[in-house]
Parts: sequence; structure tokens; C-alpha cells
Amino acid sequence: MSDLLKKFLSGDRLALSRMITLVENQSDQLPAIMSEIHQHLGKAYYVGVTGPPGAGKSTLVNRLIAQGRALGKKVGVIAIDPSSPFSGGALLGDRIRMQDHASDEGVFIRSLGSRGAHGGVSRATRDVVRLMDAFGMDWVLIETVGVGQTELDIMEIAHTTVVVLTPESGDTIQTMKAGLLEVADVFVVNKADREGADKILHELKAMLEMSHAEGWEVPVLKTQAFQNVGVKELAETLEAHRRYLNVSTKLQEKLLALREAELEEVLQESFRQWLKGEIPRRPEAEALRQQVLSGAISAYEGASRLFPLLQGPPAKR
Ligand SMILES: Nc1nc2c(ncn2[C@@H]2O[C@H](COP(=O)(O)OP(=O)(O)O)[C@@H](O)[C@H]2O)c(=O)[nH]1
Ligand SMILES: [Mg+2]
Repeated sequence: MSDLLKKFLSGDRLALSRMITLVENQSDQLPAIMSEIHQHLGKAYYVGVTGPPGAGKSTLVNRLIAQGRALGKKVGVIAIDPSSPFSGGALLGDRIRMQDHASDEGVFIRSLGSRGAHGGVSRATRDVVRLMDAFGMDWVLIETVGVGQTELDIMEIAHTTVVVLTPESGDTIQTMKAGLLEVADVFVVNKADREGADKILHELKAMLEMSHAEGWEVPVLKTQAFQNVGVKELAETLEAHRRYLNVSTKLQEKLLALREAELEEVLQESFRQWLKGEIPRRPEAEALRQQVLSGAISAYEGASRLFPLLQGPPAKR
């Protein structure tokens, strides 16, 4: 086991931070790291917080950190910031608010850049969430701007997804088109101090009634994150959803689908690297590949003869 991993497992925050950087940079140490920490996973509760820019997600997350800390939970936060290609590039507002907890050993906050990550954000997020889990966090909060498919993909890792809207979100229908209705386990109408909060609340409730979802009844809560109003109720609702997941088969189904998709993704990436020659090829496999490239045999024949070869022992490097 590497020195870094030992430090990580002993609770060294700097080691956690370094390992997150390895994830961000897609280090080739990654497969080994993720394999090593695997046995330490499964203790943390993953909560996704998504919604339009300016809805109050960061403010709410900041309040949830405080709630968690009051309950004695260790809290990890991942803020996915589309404005920055770099790690640590949190929006100024985020950084200021999150500093409330900067000196708290029970809190670890990290911002992940998403621009330029070439669709690798959801994978990076997944791995960072797991690092925080293995590190011993009780809650891992993931903040993303709910604007597109990438953000919705990110939410797949979350046990519970909170969708934050505001009275200004007005065009609720538009939001639902973006698929937020499907991912939401809890809706929050933040900025309830503003006009129109009840209107959107009722719209959401009506929409949820029409969706005929069975099992968990998606609650719609009102909050005023900046005044810390309704946040305790939100934390209680999160715990209720967590209990629901534990007694129903939902969590198992979710995990199964997630793991299958991930295995496929990792395998595809391995195949891609193999094809591009980034992974050394066994001579027999290389010969077959050449036969396909030269047109001597069909891709079908090449693949059907290659696959069994790939199943064999790895080539000597
Ligand atoms: N009026 C009002 N403003 C709020 C509330 N919660 C947050 N805000 C403000 O909304 C702005 C955006 O908040 P932020 O948390 O950065 O939103 P994010 O982009 O979704 O993370 C900030 O100026 C907050 O102070 C609220 O309940 N009521
Ligand atoms: Mg934010």
C-alpha cells in the first residue's frame, strides 16, 4: 500500500486532498487507488443538491453542513463549478460562505471544475464522493447547477437528490423538461420570502400528483436558506428518505444500475485505450487488429477472435 493511501486511511486531510487531485487529473494511479479504498465504502450518505444558478444551493448546502455538524456528522462537500476548468475554482460567493466551516476538522469542502473535463465530470465526481466516503465522512453533499444532461448524470451517484427552485423559477414546465422531475427525491422552493413561493409550490405538487410515482411521495418544502428557515425540516426529510431507501428495494436497484453502467464505462475506456495503443497489446491480438485494419478480415471476425484473447492473461510489459 502506498504511503499516500496509508495517510489517507489514517485521516490525513492533506492526503485526501492529494487523492482528489489525482482523480481530477485522471492519474494512472487511479484504478489502484479506487480498488484499495473500495472496502472502506458504504458508510456515507450521498445527497445531491441541484437547481438553476442563483437558486440558493450553496447557501442551503452551507446551512446543511451546520445541521449535520450539530448532529455530530462529518460532512464532505463537492461543489461542481461549471465556470472553472481548475480545481479550487469556486465562485467567490461560494468560497466566502464555505469559509464559515473552513477551520472545522469535521468538514471537507472541495470544488471540482467541469469545463474542459470532456464528460469526465460525472466520473470524477463519483470517485471524489467515494474518496470522501472512504475517508469517513457521514454525509457527502454534492452541489451542481442543474442545467443539462451532464448534471443529471452526476446526480446518479446521490442517494437522495434535492432540486432547489425559487419563485422566480416561474416556468416550472421548462424545468421539468430538463428532466429534474425524474431525478428529484425532494423539491425545495427556496427564497420563500419572495412573492410567488406558494404558487410554484402548488404547481409542483400538482405536477407530482400527475406523475403517479409509487413508493416515495416526493415532498415539496419551503425554505429561506439565507435566514436558515426550513433547513431543519429539510435535514429531517433527508433522513426520512434515507430510511425509506433502507427499507425499500430502491437503493439496491439504484446501486445495481450504477455499478453496471460504471463497469461498462470502465471496460469501454479500457477497450479504447487498447485500440489506441495506450495499453500494450499482446502479439496475437495485435496481429488480428492489423488484419482488420488491412482489410484482410472483417471487423466482426476480428472482434470475435479478439475478445477471447483479451480474456487471457495480460501481456508482459
Ligand atoms: N431572498 C432570498 N435570497 C436568498 C435566499 N437564499 C439564498 N439567497 C441569496 O441568493 C443568492 C444566490 O445564492 P447561492 O447560494 O449562491 O445560489 P446558487 O447559485 O444556487 O448556489 C445569494 O445572494 C444568496 O444570499 C433566500 O431564502 N431568500
Ligand atoms: Mg452555488
